[in-house]
Amino acid sequence: MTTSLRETILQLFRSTPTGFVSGAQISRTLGVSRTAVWKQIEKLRELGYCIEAVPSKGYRLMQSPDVLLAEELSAGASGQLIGCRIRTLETTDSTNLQAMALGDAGAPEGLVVIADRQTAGKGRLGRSWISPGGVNLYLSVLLRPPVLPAAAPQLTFLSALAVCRTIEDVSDLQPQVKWPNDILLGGRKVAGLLNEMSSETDRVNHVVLGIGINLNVMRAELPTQVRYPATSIAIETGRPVSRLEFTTLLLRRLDELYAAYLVEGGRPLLTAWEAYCELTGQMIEVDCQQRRIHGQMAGIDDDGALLVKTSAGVERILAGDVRPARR
Ligand code: BT5
Repeated sequence: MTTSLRETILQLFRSTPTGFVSGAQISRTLGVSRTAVWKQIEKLRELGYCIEAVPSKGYRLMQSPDVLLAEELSAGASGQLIGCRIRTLETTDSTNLQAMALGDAGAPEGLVVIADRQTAGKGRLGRSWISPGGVNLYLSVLLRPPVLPAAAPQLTFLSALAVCRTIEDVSDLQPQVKWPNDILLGGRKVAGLLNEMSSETDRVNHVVLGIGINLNVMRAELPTQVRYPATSIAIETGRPVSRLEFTTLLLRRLDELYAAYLVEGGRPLLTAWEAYCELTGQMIEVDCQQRRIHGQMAGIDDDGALLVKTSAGVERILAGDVRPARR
């Protein structure tokens, strides 16, 4: 309820040519008292909105903060499905946990859960994703794709492509991908993807695409105990990224790629992903199921499994951690 009041106030500011909106006008439009309006204005100020009050003219929005409010994101959303419903949280354990629970409870496809900070951000295999507040993006998308469970891993490639294209939208950087779920800048990990699924033998109930991206975190705050060196977009470009702009563009990219996926299937995603993969053809090491495999990266198959050419033939790997081979 409070969110929708704030949303309406922000919409009024955006749609008024003079920029001034009187307290009486807001109170009439919202059907609430002047005191309730004042409280909402104060709440917006607390969130970082700079709102001036001019006697006999009203309120005017001077500057919006870079906060991830559902109302701001919805205003920028243009998609058919992903981003039409957004739930933003200040602090949560993990957006994936929240989105999976909402999926179990029957929430609609396309719902997006975003948190400013995570206290138990998840990586693969019980690992954690370091998620400081106010600087990065932690987002989960709930989907109900009409595919067999075995085909659902292809959606990791959809998230990877959406992230790469959004990085290109906001910068001159050249992102690379590393199988199965990493996005790198200059060989350092800038984003990690974690897809989770609820399924029956021959039916997907729902899939959650979890995306964590280091946008503005600076070097001193980056995790040091990491399997792979880490970076952020701001470190690479030397300037801050608008979280609001990045998120809005990412939701558009996810929406357009998912719409295409529903029509064309997963192969175009895999082909587009391979174009961002610099390790194809190179010697790699893969840690999987207590084994280390050495060989040449031969590509990915239609299910998104990794193909490695070894002295014993081509190995098909479904899960593991890839590194360029040590010379
Ligand atoms: C991943 O796992 O890379 C998947 C990360 C997915 C995070 C998102 S955030 C939104 C959504 N909600 C969640 O709870 N999760 C998803 P993996 O490949 O296992 O990599 C995890 C490893 O990356 C850790 O063990 C660390 O070594 C390293 N790491 C942790 N936090 C990092 C960070 N912020 N930046 C770079 N590397 C990090």
